[in-house]
Amino acid sequence: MTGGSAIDGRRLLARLDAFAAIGATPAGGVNRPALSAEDRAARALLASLGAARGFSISQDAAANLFLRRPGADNGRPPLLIGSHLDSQPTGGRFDGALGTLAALEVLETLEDQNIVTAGPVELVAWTNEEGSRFSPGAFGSQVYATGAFPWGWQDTVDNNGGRLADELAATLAALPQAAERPLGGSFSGYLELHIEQGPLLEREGALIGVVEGIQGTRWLEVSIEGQVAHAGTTPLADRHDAMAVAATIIARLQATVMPADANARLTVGRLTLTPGAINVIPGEVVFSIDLRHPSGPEIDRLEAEIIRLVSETAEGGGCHASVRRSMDVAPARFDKRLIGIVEDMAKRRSFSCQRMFSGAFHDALFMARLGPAAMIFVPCRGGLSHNEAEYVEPHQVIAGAQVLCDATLEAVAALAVA
Ligand code: HGY
Ligand code: MN
Ligand code: MN
Repeated sequence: MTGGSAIDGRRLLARLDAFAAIGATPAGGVNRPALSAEDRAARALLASLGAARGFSISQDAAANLFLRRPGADNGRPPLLIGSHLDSQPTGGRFDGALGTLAALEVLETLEDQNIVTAGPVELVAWTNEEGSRFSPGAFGSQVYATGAFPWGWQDTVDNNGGRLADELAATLAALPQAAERPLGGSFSGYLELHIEQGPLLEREGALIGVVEGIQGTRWLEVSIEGQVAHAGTTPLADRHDAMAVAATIIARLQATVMPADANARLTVGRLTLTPGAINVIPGEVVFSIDLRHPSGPEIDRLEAEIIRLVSETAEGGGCHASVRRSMDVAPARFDKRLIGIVEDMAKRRSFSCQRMFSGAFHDALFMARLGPAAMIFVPCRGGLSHNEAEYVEPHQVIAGAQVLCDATLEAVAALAVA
């Protein structure tokens, strides 16, 4: 590797091990739900590591956590670098943690080498990016970007009845050493390192993904209301079987949406039915739909198609149905200058790189609405993510963090004069 400030790869790999121990699962993954005790432990460790290097620690009302390293002119808006620490229940040790800990490695490298940046650089660890415990995902960055909490957020509960509002308050209280900061705020640019979470880079043999944008994501909750009845005595004509209707809808969607369009993604990841007894016809089924596409209008068309199919199938099965949106993030395009900086930095290090779009949503999606944002991807083995087997080779971890460091220095200088 040539030029620039070399990061300490050994330190970064050790940090990833230390954070992977927080919420570690027997299968080698992590279960660190947003705003859980595990999430609070990871935040506390990050804050203590930052404080040990003299970085100032702050958090906003959404519990987004910031570590600030001052620059020459601290009147300038900071360059923000970071990602998230929360994980899926059967998550991997790199999703979110890689970008957050690589950002810490960048701050520490600048400190170690007494590099004075034109303006301040701030690490941010966003709250509840995953959205798996509390909807919507990218919660912290959405609150940062809009300056407001999503409508009805105080009523949000997790599957065990845990209230988002209570867990947020407990998380804020668990970090008394973090100064309070207002929501939002200006920034000169945003850079995020993340694993690709898909197979493209590995398949193409590229070490660095230069991300140009993120596809749109819409989460729907479909509720089917039928009638609870006896499994043995109720003939077909008298059934209002919510599960039969749900199964028909899901089978129809799986047979049409993705086979018809290689860019469409439709996933039913969660399904509950009541009462759930083996010899009782289900009276209610609620299932999720995670719908994605690079085109916003196409998401709208697919949603309308889903709503029509749900209503027709429910009616045909003697049931009622409703469809509710629980998350809706439009496609985002990143900043051309920052994309160019990421690509130049990768090439300067002679890292093979490839431009691409992100199939996963990320906090950068909301930051791109406010200012210049871009992302750096590294491959993950087999493209696997949201899976405990998620894995990134050490040299890929180090290369990604090195590009983040080089791009940070380049962006602070370039955006300072913008
Ligand atoms: O679901 C997503 O796209 C993100 O990985 N949470
Ligand atoms: Mn992530
Ligand atoms: Mn994720």
